[in-house]
Amino acid sequence: MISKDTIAAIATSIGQSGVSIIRISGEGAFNVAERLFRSKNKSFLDLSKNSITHGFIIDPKTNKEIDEVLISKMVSPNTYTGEDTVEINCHGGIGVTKEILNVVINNGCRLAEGGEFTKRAFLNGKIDLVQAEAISDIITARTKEFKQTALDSLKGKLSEKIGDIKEDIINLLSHLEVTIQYPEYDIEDLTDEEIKEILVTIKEKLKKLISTFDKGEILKDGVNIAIVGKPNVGKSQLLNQLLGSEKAIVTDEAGTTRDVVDEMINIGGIPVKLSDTAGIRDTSSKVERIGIEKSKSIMKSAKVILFVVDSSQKLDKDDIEIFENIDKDKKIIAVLNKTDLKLNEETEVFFNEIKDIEVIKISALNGENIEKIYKKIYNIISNSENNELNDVLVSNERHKNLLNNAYESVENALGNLDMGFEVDLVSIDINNALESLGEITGENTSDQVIEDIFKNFCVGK
Ligand SMILES: Nc1nc2c(ncn2[C@@H]2O[C@H](COP(=O)(O)OP(=O)(O)OP(=O)(O)O)[C@@H](O)[C@H]2O)c(=O)[nH]1
Ligand SMILES: [Mg+2]
Repeated sequence: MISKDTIAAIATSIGQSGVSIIRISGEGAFNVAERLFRSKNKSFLDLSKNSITHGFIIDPKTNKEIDEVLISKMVSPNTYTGEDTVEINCHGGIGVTKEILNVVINNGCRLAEGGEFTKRAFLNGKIDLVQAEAISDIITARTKEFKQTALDSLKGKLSEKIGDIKEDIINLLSHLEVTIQYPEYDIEDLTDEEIKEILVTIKEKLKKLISTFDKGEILKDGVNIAIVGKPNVGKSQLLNQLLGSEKAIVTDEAGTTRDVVDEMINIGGIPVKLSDTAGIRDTSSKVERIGIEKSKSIMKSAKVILFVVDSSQKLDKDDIEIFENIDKDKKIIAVLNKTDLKLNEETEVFFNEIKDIEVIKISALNGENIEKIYKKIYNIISNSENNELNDVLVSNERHKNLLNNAYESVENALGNLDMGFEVDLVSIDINNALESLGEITGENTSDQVIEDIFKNFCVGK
């Protein structure tokens, strides 16, 4: 699967910037650079290993200078891809960058596909598949907390945890296999109880890793939070307070917000999408009705609902109906707004009597208690008993599914042992668990899966 041809791409994003980088990798990379690079004293091939040199890129057809550059020469195998690599730092303009890429392509290489540099790093054994995926996560991370998790994976922390479980399985399997194949050798048999004990330990380790997924997924993909309620209760005012800017229109006219107003914020490192919605009520306005339908669908897709009421008013049937229509699996924060006015006691009592919901009294008008909403949101979404945000986290669905497969195989092995099946049959399940773990790190991942993973990377990475 390793292709030997030489590839090139622009590694920086296309636009105006201080510098752009064009990266070339493969057996022919140095020859390409030799044709295009001119410096005062030396030709490219004479430059020392792992150096950066000032000079010019020229078009060999016309001998005209294209740009003044710094060129790096990095020698295999100590490079990102493991191959000979050249990086050209040119001025960061769209025209100049594309012109250099063109002469590079016309002088002995082809345009790289998305993720092809990283794919080569993987195929050349510089990194495993988990680390390759971590590189993509670092690039797409929206918060520094998730970036840190991804960096830990790149440094091999997740691979190490998986490797540790693999080692337990391999030790067990090699013991079992010797016993199965060479019963005449005097190798002490593990009793069924001992095998079980080892399998239970492996199962626990897998479970612990799998349990980090909820938090890992939230840190990576974020959480959707919908602000819902009747018209005029102060939803848009609340959104503006949470954002610290006048994003949504606020008026004393019921039915002000017609379309969903979305905005991203970062709460304790978790990317949160806040959606202010149209107040829900019966209305004859066509536009408002469409907005209300959108409110209902946002309410369905959100993980957390900020249910806003006007706490100076007695709740009416519209409030109650909206509240009752919130799906039971949602986390609800009841926001009793307008506390700067006189509190209606019946409204307060109504919420105090409901179990499993958080209640916060605020004034969106003067900002009172807004910080309590951030805290409550953070507590709700980061709530998980046994792992901290800085633990090794599984955040990739592919990894979670394969860990689940491994877990099920170990459970099957335990079940078969309990039913008194022979060890050679039990070892089939144990082998399956090992296979699943190998698929995570890439030792036995199918070509198609590998293709799919790298195809989602940007060109130039
Ligand atoms: N006294 C008081 N007035 C508030 C408070 N929050 C909002 N308001 C007022 O209530 C009115 C409605 O506020 P909005 O934020 O537009 O209400 P909404 O829930 O978004 O309404 P729709 O978009 O129509 O669904 C405005 O006049 C706000 O100034 C508050 O905490 N105290
Ligand atoms: Mg509004």
